[in-house]
Amino acid sequence: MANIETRSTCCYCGVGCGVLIESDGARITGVRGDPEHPANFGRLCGKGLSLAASAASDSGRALYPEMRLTREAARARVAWDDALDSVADGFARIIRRHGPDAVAFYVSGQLLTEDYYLFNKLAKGVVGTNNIDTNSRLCMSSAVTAYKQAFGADGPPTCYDDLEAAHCLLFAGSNMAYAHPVLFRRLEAARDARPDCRWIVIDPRCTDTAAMADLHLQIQPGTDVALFHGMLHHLIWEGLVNADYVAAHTEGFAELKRLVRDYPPKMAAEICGIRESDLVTAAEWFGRSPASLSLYSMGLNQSSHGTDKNLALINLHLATGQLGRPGAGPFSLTGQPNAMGGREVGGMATMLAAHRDIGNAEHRLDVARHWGVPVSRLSDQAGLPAVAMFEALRQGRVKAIWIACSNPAHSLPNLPLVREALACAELVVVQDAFAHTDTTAFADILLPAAGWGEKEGTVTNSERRISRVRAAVPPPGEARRDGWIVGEVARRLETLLYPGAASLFSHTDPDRVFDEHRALTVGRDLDIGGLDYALLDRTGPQQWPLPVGAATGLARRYTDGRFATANGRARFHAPSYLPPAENVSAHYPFRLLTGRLRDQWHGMSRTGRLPQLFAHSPEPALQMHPEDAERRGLAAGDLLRVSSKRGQLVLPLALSDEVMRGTLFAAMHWNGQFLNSGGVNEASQPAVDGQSFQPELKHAAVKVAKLDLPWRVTAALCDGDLPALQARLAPLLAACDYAALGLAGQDVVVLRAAHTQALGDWLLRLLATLAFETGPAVLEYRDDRRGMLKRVRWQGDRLAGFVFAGDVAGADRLLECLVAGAPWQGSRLAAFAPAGAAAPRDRVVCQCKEVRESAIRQRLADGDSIEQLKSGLGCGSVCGSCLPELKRLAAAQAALA
Ligand SMILES: Nc1nc2c(c(=O)[nH]1)N[C@H]1C(S)=C(S)[C@@H](COP(=O)(O)OP(=O)(O)OC[C@H]3O[C@@H](n4cnc5c(=O)[nH]c(N)nc54)[C@H](O)[C@@H]3O)O[C@H]1N2
Ligand SMILES: Nc1nc2c(c(=O)[nH]1)N[C@H]1C(S)=C(S)[C@@H](COP(=O)(O)OP(=O)(O)OC[C@H]3O[C@@H](n4cnc5c(=O)[nH]c(N)nc54)[C@H](O)[C@@H]3O)O[C@H]1N2
Ligand code: SF4
Ligand SMILES: [Mo]
Repeated sequence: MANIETRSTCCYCGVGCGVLIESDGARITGVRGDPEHPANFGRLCGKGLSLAASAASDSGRALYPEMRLTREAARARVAWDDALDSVADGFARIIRRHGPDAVAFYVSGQLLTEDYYLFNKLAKGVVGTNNIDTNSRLCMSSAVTAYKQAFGADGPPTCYDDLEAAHCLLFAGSNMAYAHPVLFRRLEAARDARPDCRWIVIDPRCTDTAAMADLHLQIQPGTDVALFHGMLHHLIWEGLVNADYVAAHTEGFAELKRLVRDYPPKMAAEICGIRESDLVTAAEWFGRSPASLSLYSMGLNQSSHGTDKNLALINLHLATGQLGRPGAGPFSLTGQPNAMGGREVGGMATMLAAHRDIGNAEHRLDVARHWGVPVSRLSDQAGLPAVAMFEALRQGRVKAIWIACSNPAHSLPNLPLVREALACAELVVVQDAFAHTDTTAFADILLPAAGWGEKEGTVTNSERRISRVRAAVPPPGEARRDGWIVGEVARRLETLLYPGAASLFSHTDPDRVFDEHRALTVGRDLDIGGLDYALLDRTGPQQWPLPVGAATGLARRYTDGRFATANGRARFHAPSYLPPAENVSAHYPFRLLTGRLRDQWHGMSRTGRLPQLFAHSPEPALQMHPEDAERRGLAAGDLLRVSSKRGQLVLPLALSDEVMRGTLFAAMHWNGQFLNSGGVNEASQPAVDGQSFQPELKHAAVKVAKLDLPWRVTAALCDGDLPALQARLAPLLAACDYAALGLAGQDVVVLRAAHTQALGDWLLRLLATLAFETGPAVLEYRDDRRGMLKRVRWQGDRLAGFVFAGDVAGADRLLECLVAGAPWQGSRLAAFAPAGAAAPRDRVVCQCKEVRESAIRQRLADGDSIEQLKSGLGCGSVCGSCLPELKRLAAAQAALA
């Protein structure tokens, strides 16, 4: 069949890049950036560019509905009808017996708007519970509460064009270079065009984003409120407040002024652990700039005072009148592709559709009328937000949960409790595109969902822009689109709960669901009454609001200084600075920061299939400042137990001056499919912000202890089908004191494990799983006295894999040979003790062109510029995600010279 190109949107981050999917109708064969999409104008980052590769294989996909027939049994394949009936029966039984609040829905900012809308309608309109929350609670909810409190409505006032128009950029708790790469490319270009533009980065770590700043405020974790108040104190003192703006468009300034009197820059700087002069410089730049734009993300939101942090930052904008103009405003960067869409349809436990409030009787009536249900069906009580929802499940107050498009057994804080909750629930339904995640392991019923490229709908990106998502190929196996699944269960549940009544789910076609959704927005701040699929198809992605009669959406909100509050004035807030929920102490002396890697996405069900996305950060690691390590007698590579009051995990130590003393950093991605634990959330903090209920995922207090694990295993295997192996290896990983699974080179699966003593049976199971039985292709060397076993597999004259157990000396050298893939030279016996030491770790900095750090350093030492690196080595010339790192390496070289 001829190649077809389908216009769609990237399914990863909130930048919302447009893509053109190439397919032959059955398979996705390529993906490129859509030159016409206003978010990216053709650019994609490494994750976006890898979309075709990650969609290339169905291995590991959830292909058929599965069900446990008894509590103890393993799940078995069932027909769709049986699975759907069972979900409906199970939910109806529990609702009848214990009421609607005994069931819960946990959904996702990665669902399409239409599917999100349907889930919300099912929970609130059919079941009659507000127990529907989402992973956005872990992500955006502090930004939502702050926007509503300050401006009277949710959503950013800004747009992407402001990136180019700003003269001063304040990045607060955002590592945009990794997390929003294509927008970061736009910022880099804008800075080249306007060299006097200033960048201030507020982050306890020296990230790639921070390394490019004109001013990096490396604050103590959690101290942002003190910093912003200190800056405002200076602005007031120096007469940099825009008194006219404050008088005309705001309220509450007097009270705030009284509060920030207590935050003189010197004191604020002390709390933050930075120089007073740096705080003052930041305030000066921000206050005096013709246009200041702040970009913020999880460093502010994921905090027990996340709303306060957002509000204190918004105060700076209101006080200086830095908003409502090109290049100025507080811009919350959304993480997931449809974090915004979820907020629009009210798909959370604390809101109703189209920015309506649960506690508002009129709002409930609007929604009930629209859906055609008695208003009494809509609960007037807020539902359970994420962390509380799983606590209620553990306590048995909630008995059934339906999880869709999220992996809470990896991404929620305090995993030991989450697992306990899922294990004791009466009914766990999981709807995922992949069969093996830390959460699907708990599913009584697994519903296979169509994934990206396989379904239709819309998503809204960080700048309120709605884009179409289109299907290029059919879903594999019996997977079905999320909205179809919701509709099927909803109709069954309606029949059981309200026999004879008309269905609210007579259609689930995306375009009709979109029409239903947009009708609910009419007259609201996010009015998209004038937007439908036809307009999107004709004119391309559009921003909201776009009321009936408007030709295009609105780029900037509040340009006239009128806000969405009752009296039209924006509100200042005066929160006091409070430290993180958990103090560091002699017992738990470190703060564990968590966050993202450049090339991985969350629980890695998609990005963790591709070797090229491992190259930049091949293995899990705990980053510690070299001085902290030295004082404790720790060396790089040591296996450390990291524990908090809640739980523990084991990670190899990496020395890094990107973290400051007293803080540690670990990526949030690794989980039970790749590690012997659930990852960082074994230890993280479930304390939540009192207003947004967002947990403090970034600031747990922890201690570390070095483990002595003499029994080591390294196994590597060419042509490994990682997703298929993972399903079988996960229990083996869990049985070791440390284990990590990853990909290297083109196709090499790598497993490293460590334990206090030899695990004989375990090893036999591993050899069987990896098909390493001895035979003509597999040579063995063993020394039982020394507890050593080595097997090497051959394919023709090439190495095809190996397992070294007991003593792993030489394993890294052999892995290099395996990855290189060259014909083996000399005696095969030499493979058991390969000659030469392994080269020191040499990371791939540029994933697109596979350029390693050593090659870049060499060229820089020879005097190459960034431009010469690009033309000579090719690095930084394709997606550009490595450019910040190239600049950083160049700066380090310049400092050396
Ligand atoms: N590559 C990649 N990109 C992604 C994602 C992904 O998984 N991978 N996920 C997407 C999603 S859902 C999200 S929400 C975004 C997140 O995007 P970001 O929020 O930019 O990413 P994080 O790494 O979680 O955290 C940002 C920074 O906050 C800093 N930080 C920690 N504590 C504090 C503090 O107290 N104050 C301040 N000022 N900073 C602090 C951390 O050191 C970190 O560098 O990324 C999106 N983009
Ligand atoms: N410690 C710590 N924890 C964190 C964070 C942190 O910074 N630190 N960040 C938090 C943040 S901001 C976020 S957003 C969360 C993210 O956490 P999760 O929501 O758990 O993230 P994902 O791994 O992306 O989960 C998405 C799931 O949906 C599946 N899926 C993919 N496509 C589809 C589809 O089309 N339909 C269905 N039904 N399923 C699909 C995927 O296989 C995957 O299992 O993690 C949070 N947890
Ligand atoms: S920046 Fe990268 S991950 Fe984010 S939407 Fe664009 S291509 Fe996708
Ligand atoms: Mo997120």
